[in-house]
Amino acid sequence: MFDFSTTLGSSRFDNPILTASGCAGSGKELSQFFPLASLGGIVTKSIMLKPRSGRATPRMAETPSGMLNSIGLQGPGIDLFLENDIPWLQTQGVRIVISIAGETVEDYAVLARKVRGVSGVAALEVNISCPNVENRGQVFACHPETARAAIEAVRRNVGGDFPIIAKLSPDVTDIAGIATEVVSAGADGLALINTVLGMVIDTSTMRPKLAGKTGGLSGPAIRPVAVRAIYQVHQALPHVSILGMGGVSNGQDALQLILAGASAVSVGTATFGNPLAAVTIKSELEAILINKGFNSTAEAVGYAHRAD
Ligand code: RRO
Repeated sequence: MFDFSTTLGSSRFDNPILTASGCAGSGKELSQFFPLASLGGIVTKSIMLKPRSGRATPRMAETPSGMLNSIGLQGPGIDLFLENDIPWLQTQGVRIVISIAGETVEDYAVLARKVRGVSGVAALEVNISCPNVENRGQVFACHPETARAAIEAVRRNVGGDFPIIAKLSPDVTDIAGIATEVVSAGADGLALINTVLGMVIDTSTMRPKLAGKTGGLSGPAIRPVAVRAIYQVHQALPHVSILGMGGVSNGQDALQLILAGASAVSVGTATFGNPLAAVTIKSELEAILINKGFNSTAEAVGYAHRAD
């Protein structure tokens, strides 16, 4: 019997396909298309302490094989989120990964304390890499010291055994170095990768297309960047679980991320074009793994690193 299940830190998932944070809200819209419990899990949109309207529009631009977004962390704030979204998700029988984002280290501490008491949460994704903040100095994951401070604050406040997954940015010179830092600060797993900072200029107005000027690039255009980052981090930290994401649109793409070292894969941008993308990718991946002779997902994780 093929074992499709996987683990991220101490959390087990029935299968390795999850949604990507920011691409499916809290899952309500997707639940009109398929039972959420058929996925490995739902990763909710990164939530901040206070309600936030996000950045000015336009916030999205299409690019070849990709999409540029500058949403700017729009959301209801943690209190309303825990009051409305989580109780609904808990009725769906799906594994829940809550994603949090802060403007300061203290924000992360408070967010962690608020999530600590919530039952039935599989893991906490700590987004320290949102590209759409007012200044790049606020991207915690771009500097080892700030990355460490944010994760330490979460670990101190969420308790010793709550699985923490730190979401990192590919826009750094040494992603394995940042990964090592956050793991020693208390992260059990890593989410790789957030979007890549980009810009599109409208040649008719001759100005940036996005009101926020820069945005996060996602979709197939960034898949090789994700595969590279996952490969480098798995090589440096082979025992640390990786939730991989970046331009996965079919089973073969998901397999690439797993072979590079991801234990689970999130589907994001593909869902905008096809709400059933994650479910289809899950079936495709299972068939491919079986066809290649693997007995479990775990056997395939990091396989590309083998010398033989
Ligand atoms: O909300 C956003 O603009 C956003 C976030 Br929090 C993130 O982590 N990555 C991204 O591309 N956009």
